[in-house]
Amino acid sequence: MEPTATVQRKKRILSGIQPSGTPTLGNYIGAMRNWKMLADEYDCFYMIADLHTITVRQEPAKLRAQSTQMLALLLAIGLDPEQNVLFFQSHVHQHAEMAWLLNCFTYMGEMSRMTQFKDKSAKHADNINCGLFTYPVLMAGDILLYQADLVPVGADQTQHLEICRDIANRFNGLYSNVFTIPEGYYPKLGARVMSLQEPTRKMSKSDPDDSFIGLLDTPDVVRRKMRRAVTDSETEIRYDPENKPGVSNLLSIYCALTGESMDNVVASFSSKGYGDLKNAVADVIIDTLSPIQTEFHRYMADKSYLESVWRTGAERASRIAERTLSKAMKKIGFVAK
Ligand code: ATP
Ligand code: LTN
Repeated sequence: MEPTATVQRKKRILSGIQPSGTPTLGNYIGAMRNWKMLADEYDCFYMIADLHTITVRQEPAKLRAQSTQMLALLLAIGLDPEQNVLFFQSHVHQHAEMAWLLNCFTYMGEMSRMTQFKDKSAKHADNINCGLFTYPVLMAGDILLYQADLVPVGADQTQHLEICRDIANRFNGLYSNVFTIPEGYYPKLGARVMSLQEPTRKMSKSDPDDSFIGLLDTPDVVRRKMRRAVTDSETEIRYDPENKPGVSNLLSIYCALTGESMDNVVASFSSKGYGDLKNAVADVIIDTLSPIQTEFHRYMADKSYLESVWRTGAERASRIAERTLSKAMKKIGFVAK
């Protein structure tokens, strides 16, 4: 048989996480862990979305520290920086530029329907800035710059991904095909890990400390937070997110981390109490976090290595980003440099 002349490019992934705090177990189960899983099959770009983070007021020194920590954590969960492009969004100026272009192809009405905007403007009523409003446009640009085929995120990002596809289709419709239309990739279990204190809301790294498990929490802290996790006044352990959101959240975390099926897990806890469930969940969390934390401290001790990773990442990312940005600008009608 004749060898095929064209080599198919690997499908591409782009995803991001904000350095707005220490990542939570929700970030890990909903997003980061899949990034690692998909790394062999795809050409992956994983970005620390620091530009997104300033939609909420940040303390400069803290933002810097959290950003470096986030990079060390991405390495610590096993993302190989040779195989994956790891970078800071703010190091690739094309993101801000693309966001401006796309702002002009996005309607006010579309943005005002976004639930994240509504949630965050309620939480930060004193600072409802324009960046918070157009956050999804910056995110759409992140994805489209890399012509990503797949975007692994948690379920809270579905609306943002949908708007990204709408913007891309609109642009492609006006100027012929410039952007790849991306698909979302959501985990089957744990796509929305809930807050330990208010289990009807998602776990969030910028919420009060007791409501989430941070990837850097020590075993003692994990056990304490588990003990305080809100359940309900019954005693029966069953999966019923509607009526028993707290217990169901703990069960989902347990299944997501052990890989066991919900039916088996519920059966194994049939004669046990909430205290046993909380202890068991704390154990699997501690087992998951412990190797990550060891690696994290190793990377944090080597700042020059971290620096070399982010420099190389930015160079590799901007090469691809520039190609798409130039193409879009040419189509719009700007004079070439
Ligand atoms: P913030 O609290 O600053 O809004 P966040 O904790 O919501 O941050 P992001 O950095 O915005 O996290 O999200 C990073 C990734 O983690 C996204 O893919 C998002 O969908 C996912 N994610 C966030 N929270 C959860 C959760 N509770 N369950 C599952 N996935 C989540
Ligand atoms: N908005 C995302 C973080 C993010 C992102 C992205 C995710 C910024 N840019 C591009 C996927 C693709 C969030 O998780 N809140």
